[in-house]
Amino acid sequence: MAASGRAKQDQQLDGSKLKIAIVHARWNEEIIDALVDGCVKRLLSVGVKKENIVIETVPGSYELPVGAAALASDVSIDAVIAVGCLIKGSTMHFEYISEAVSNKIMDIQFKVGKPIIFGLLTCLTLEQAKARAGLIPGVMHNHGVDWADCAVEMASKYGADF
Ligand code: DLZ
Repeated sequence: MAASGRAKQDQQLDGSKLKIAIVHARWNEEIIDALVDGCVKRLLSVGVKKENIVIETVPGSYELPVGAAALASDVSIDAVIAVGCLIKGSTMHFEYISEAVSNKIMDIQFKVGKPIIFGLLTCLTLEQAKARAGLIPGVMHNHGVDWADCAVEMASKYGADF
């Protein structure tokens, strides 16, 4: 077993019959672009068809729950990945937004009965965010890859209406 992070998949991922939506915030563009790119490449590599990957944007991470709920209400969509990047500043916005968004995303998935993947980086520094977006070679991997795997696994195992 790895010392930390995600252990191996317990089954082969097959996204060939799934439709996955990504909703991403537009703040911290360099980080978001890398995360979404990692996510899309992984979805394609586990069999999700290009035409079955839907990408929408919202202004900032605070808007992610509304965007995710709207996409999840589309019956053809099997799972939603909500991608954002909050970087702590000198005020309390980070604490309010990160807590509100994580709680709301958890709520929405039980309301709609579909997996909503928590792709929100909550970082203390820009460097932490870059590392988690795979932008600092050799430091950490792109977390968008994990979120893609998570969406395909959860949609395959539990589908809609759990
Ligand atoms: C206002 C704000 C700030 C200060 N920082 C971020 C951030 O680091 N990441 C992010 O995704 N969004 C940020 N926002 C914008 C809020 O999420 C939201 O869009 C606005 O407060 C409007 O509701």
